Amino acid sequence: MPRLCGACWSLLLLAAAACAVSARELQQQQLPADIELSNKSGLRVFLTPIGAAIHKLFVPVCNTGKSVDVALGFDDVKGYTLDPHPSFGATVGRVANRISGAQFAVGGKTYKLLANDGTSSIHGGAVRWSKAVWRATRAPSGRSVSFSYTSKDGEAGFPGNVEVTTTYSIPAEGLWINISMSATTDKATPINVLNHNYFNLKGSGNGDILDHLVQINSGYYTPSPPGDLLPTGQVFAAAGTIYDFSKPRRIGADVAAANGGPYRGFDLNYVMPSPAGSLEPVWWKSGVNPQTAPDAGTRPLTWGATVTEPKSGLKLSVYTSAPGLHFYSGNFLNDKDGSAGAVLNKGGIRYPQHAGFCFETQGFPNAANTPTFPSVIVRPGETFWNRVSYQFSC
Ligand SMILES: *[C@@H]1O[C@H](CO)[C@@H](O)[C@H](O)[C@H]1NC(C)=O
Ligand SMILES: CC(=O)N[C@H]1CO[C@H](CO)[C@@H](O)[C@@H]1O
Repeated sequence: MPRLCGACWSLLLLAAAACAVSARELQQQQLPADIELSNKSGLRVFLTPIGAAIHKLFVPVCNTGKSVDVALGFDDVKGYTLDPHPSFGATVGRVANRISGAQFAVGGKTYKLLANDGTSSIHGGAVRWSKAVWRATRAPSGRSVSFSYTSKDGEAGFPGNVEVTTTYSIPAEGLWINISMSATTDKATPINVLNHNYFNLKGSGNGDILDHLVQINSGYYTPSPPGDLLPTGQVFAAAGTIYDFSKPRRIGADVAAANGGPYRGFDLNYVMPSPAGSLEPVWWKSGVNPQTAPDAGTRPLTWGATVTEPKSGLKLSVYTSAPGLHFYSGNFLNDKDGSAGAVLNKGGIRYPQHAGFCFETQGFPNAANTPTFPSVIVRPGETFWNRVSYQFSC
């Protein structure tokens, strides 16, 4: 054994002292710290490399001088490492939403996944990107951070090595946060990466969102049979139904009737207008993947939805480059997966049902098995893009 110098011995002793902390404390210590983005308008965003997720999102509330965290989640980032949790704030992939029968075919080959939602696979199946620790790079401007992750060929049963990057950026002045997700692959594979933030414009833990008003820039949705969340493959007009949000309407108005059966609330995909501005969903029927189209990384975003909290007047508008917009009214947040067992939600509480809402900008649910939907297959040489802008105003 080589002789150790004095300094080396002290280092060794320090290392031994560090090892004396309990395994539990060590686990806490190894979790990465949040990265904060803030600006002079009072926007403060805390991002965790676990799942490249929004951890906290403070917004000054209209004329009250109060700053409120409008994102749902856990105070303790350990909560983000647990399974299941409802993908709070996270970048979800490789294929967000459902894949029927937990299998799909591409290039004449069938790939089998883990069925983790009845007989379907959901949000990546056996490997959830929302639980992985992503590599973080902060831009010199201090107003942007990129997270990247490598999904190996065969991960969770999917073909191809996929390189994915999620970049969050905020302006020097103003209340918006832009998220740009991009991915490439070396084998043809379905990809549907999205941000899964839950919002409550009264602030996390401040009751439910049933009084919030929602307006959606779409007259069309992809229906599912009653009591099921797998789309039939059709596109229905929303006019005159409980799914018509062409004018601002309280979420609570028809929440109990929505989706039927055990699903207790809104959980459905709206068809975004074509870039030509038509509300008819014609553009998206062309069989191409709108998220790998040559202009997918650059074309102007489309207004997707605006949500208003009626007491303060705080509004969130969602702009998107994706063909679909999933409206979810937090129907399962009071279930066992809402607070990930022992780790409580923010503020040391367990969220009630409908504690938050999501607008997930996405490829259509089960598109991998639905020929009438726009394709979600990404091929070598192509780049997948999903860009979203969350903008706050009064
Ligand atoms: C955010 O996205 C909006 C809408 O596309 C755009 O106008 C704005 O310049 C973007 N801001 C940043 C900081 O990227
Ligand atoms: C709290 C705060 O003012 N944070 C930042 C807001 O944005 C400006 C301009 O980029 C930064 O200089 C501040 O540090």
